Amino acid sequence: MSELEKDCLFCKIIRGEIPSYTVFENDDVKAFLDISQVTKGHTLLIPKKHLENIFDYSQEDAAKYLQYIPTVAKAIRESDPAIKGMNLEVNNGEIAGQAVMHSHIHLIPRYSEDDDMV
Ligand code: DGP
Repeated sequence: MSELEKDCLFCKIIRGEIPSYTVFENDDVKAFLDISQVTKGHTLLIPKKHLENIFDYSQEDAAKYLQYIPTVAKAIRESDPAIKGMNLEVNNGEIAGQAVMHSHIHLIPRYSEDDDMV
């Protein structure tokens, strides 16, 4: 394991060293609830491979990891009939608001009358 992976917050979540609430997981990706819920069910989807952000992805990485976006989006939506839509957000680089330097996709469920939350 590299020093980067040893210290990375989301690699620690993948290894179970930091607890998280898992929404979906397989050999390639993990989806878990964001600690700061913008709306109820706000989830982060991450590759288990340590990729910093979208600029780190090869075509193969994109095909392998991003294919799970619809799987996770549908699982979240099906968990609550009150969910009417969903925002997907990806911050790439500090200047774009990326705080954790392990690639992640925010899946933010939207509810009726939640306009002031997002
Ligand atoms: P970003 O700004 O796009 O890098 O978002 C990072 C997200 O990571 C932010 O919404 C909060 C979330 N987060 C930070 N630390 C933890 C943690 O320890 N556990 C969980 N579940 N989420 C975390």
